[in-house]
Amino acid sequence: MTTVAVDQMPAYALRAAFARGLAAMYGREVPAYETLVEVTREVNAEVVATRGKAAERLGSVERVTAERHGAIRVGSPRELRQAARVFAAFGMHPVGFYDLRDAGPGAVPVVSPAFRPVDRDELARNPFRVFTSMLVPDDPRYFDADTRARVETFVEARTLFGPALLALADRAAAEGGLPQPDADELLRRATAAFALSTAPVDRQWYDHLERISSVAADIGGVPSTHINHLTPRVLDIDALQARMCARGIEMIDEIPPAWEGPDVLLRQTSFRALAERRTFRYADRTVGTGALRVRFGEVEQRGIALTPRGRDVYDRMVAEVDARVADGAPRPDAAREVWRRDLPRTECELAVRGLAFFTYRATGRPQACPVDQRSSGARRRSTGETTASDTTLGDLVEAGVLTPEPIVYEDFLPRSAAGIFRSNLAADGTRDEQRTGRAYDIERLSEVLDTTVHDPMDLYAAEQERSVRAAEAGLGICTGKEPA
Ligand code: OOG
Ligand code: NI
Repeated sequence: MTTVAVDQMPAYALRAAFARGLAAMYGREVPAYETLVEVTREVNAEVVATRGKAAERLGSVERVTAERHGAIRVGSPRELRQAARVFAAFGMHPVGFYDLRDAGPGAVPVVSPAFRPVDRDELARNPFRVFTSMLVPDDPRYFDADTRARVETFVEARTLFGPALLALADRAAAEGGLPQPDADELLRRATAAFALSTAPVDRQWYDHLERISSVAADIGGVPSTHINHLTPRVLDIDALQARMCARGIEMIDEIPPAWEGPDVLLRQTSFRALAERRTFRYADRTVGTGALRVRFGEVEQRGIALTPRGRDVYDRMVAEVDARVADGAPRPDAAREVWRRDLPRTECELAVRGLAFFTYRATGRPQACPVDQRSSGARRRSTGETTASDTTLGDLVEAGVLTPEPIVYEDFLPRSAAGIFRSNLAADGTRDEQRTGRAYDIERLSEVLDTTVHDPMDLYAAEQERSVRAAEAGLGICTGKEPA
């Protein structure tokens, strides 16, 4: 842990102020965002008023209401490394790898890490995260040699993050914070780096890139980066959706279903990008105003993080829903049916079957865990190694010796991200399927960033493991290895 001087603004305070600063700026730029935040706040207050403490199971209403994620887009490894230095100043580190190039029709030529706090107490103080997409101009499925060279030259010549900002950011990262007035200076410069530029956009160049991909145009066709969206967290996304629709705002309908069991992973929805005035420079060198639709609103509800095994179940459920929808079933009904069939109805069952991540706490007095026989039998069969002398985590949960507390999913979903991108594309763009794209994975992205990109699964597993060891030490026992 870094020791922080008294007059120092620590990383978490800088992060909270950064999120607030971006929200204030984005709200001025995109007034519809203010409406979304207002409706989100109303829904959250109502949910807490009607459901009481249970509504705050996955986060206090204060944390949930303050919670945001942002999305930005950059054009090269150099720009991604610089973005990483800016985020590091705010205690935000690269977590997760998302390849949006392979996400079906309308796939976009970007690969993305997210930047977020990693430690539980840092997340609790302020969980601000930014989904950061990097254009891949060396993917021949999207870009011919000429376009690639032009994009690379264009991106190389611009400066998204100036030297003064990077120097302050590096200092804040090294010292775990900054004193005033440097803290304010960092916040001012960092926020300004994500403002929508008023510099004219070369219309011909923009249009050329847009024929390949609107996202490529939004990254490689303009002189700076900007906040693409800021997403508030809501406690009841269905109520939010209904209310936005009542205001005449159309949302995408792909969100995972509302159902009576525990919320898992992430449910997101977005509304279509609004036309914003932008300045263009035309081929005849005249300058004029026009409009672009690239920035939109998004809202999300967060659920419990799934283990790799739980994620398999989830991915299979999503595939089955798609198949049923292809056969003509309405999505919400198909999804609810599959969810009811395959997903346990209680947190305890998720825990006992090793499908989701929890922290475990030794209970003073054993309490019954509502697990039905069906799932507990399934667990025994699936482990195949349970003997009378083995006490598993699941046994202790079923016996009420350990109480599971859900670990909230702090990350993103490639499918959902692809849907978000797609819902806001003017057109699908073009892609040459005969060619092969450049391979990217979490290791390669770590090399690009010259620092580890954390695997979210490892972070959740480590948190669970720490809590189990602490509970065991308290109880003076040792559990058998639980399947995960
Ligand atoms: C990012 C899209 C992904 C999410 O929440 O999954 C995303 C973008 O549009 O730049 O924000
Ligand atoms: Ni988003």
